[in-house]
Amino acid sequence: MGPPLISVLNGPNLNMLGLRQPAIYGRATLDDVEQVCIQAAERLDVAIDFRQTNGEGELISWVQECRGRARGIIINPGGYGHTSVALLDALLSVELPVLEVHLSNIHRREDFRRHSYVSQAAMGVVCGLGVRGYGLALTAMADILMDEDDR
Ligand code: DHK
Repeated sequence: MGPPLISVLNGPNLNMLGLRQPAIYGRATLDDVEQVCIQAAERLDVAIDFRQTNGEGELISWVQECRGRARGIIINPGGYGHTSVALLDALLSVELPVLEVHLSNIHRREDFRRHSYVSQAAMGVVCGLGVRGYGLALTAMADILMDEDDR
């Protein structure tokens, strides 16, 4: 058995990181986020599949593909977190641990950002800690998977 695979999925507009509202999302690019994840994965001895899409349907298909393939999902759903029942349904259907990440603190922004459908499927949420939130989520997921293996 190789290292467990964790799928790290990113939704719409996250390809614009670094250019997009840097005061809110920071100066790091999506490539920088991927590097943080690669380094955390090496340290934690897990494998990652890091992806981004602007498409709601594509994001849902990627979640579905995780069934039987990945051991856990870390997802920054972008704006779809606030709007997509379909994404929630996909996350509920795969029966995998899910951690939700937001770079910004969604609770100190507009009211509509305070609700996330995705949270209904998530074991935990990291928000407001910028890129380091991804590293924290990977650390937590590696721990969750070790607990599962001990059972
Ligand atoms: C990213 C987005 O694109 C927004 O739509 C969310 C989230 C917040 C983030 O902080 O990473 O509201």
